[in-house]
Amino acid sequence: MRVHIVYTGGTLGMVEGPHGLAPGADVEGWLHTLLAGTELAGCTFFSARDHLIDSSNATPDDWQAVVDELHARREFADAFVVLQGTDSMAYTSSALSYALTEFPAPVVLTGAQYPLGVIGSDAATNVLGALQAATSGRAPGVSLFFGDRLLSGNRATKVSSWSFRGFDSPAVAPLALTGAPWQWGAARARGSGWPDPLPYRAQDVVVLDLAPGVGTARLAAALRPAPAAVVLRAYGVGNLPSEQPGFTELFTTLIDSGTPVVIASQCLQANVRLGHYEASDALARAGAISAGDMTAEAVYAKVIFLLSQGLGGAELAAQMAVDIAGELSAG
Ligand code: ASN
Repeated sequence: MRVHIVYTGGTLGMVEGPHGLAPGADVEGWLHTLLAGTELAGCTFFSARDHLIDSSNATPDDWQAVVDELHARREFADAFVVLQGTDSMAYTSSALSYALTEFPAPVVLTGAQYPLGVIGSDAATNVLGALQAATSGRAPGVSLFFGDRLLSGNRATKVSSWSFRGFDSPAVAPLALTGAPWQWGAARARGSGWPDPLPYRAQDVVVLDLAPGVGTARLAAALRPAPAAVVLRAYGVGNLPSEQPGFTELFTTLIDSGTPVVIASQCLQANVRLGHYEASDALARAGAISAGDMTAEAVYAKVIFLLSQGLGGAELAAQMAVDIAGELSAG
């Protein structure tokens, strides 16, 4: 099987420098040694050489660069592994899932908590697990391998900055658990798909986290000038400080003037139900959009994806409720 590995940066390939960890290890040479003598010894390798980044520096342009590299190689490989930093990996895996619904080969993202040269590093385990998933014939679409689990790419979220089980998928079961043999769960939901998507472009999306006592004037300041869309991370099932003076008016005015407002939850595991409590009723009636059970990463990447497709207002709102790539459960 022909496998292509795309390396974009992250702790996996970092070395200690004068200002902390930064990319610098010979990842290609390390992979060569790791895979020597195996059936994957002939893997091809691409490194974003002059742009290896800590994934906290990633932008939608970086998501698109991975999409472009995968398309450039689609004829020449049967499976793909993307190596990137863990910090924003779930944003990338969500973004890839929307852009690659028609892509013919599996794509598995992975990274590491420790650099490859460190004793006790999880780099080799994760890369080998990702390769095993990608070549299994059982993991179509975009997924994320980490520690001992294969997760749906657009259901995964980073839950630990140190655990070798750094990711979870709170709304759905893992796709597979490693072992001898691997234990496979139900196949992922595929969604309605998105043929021929336009490329990701930078978008002016504001993500606001509510906290008790953050005043309306402060929120209003963050929303001037009006962004292309807002993701409002609320409490529980999408509850909002509706009794806070000016709060409901602030967001109602924004929605009325055409800015989509998506209500997500701060809970790791949540299903947003606008109007279930009186506290979210006014914004529900004003046309706020529910994030359902999508992860924070899947919501943000989806808003950027839809804006990049040229959608806004009611069209964008309608598509947020559509399961494009398995990121959202029905109801
Ligand atoms: N800061 C690193 C990154 O996301 C974290 C990691 O890869 N473990 O690039």
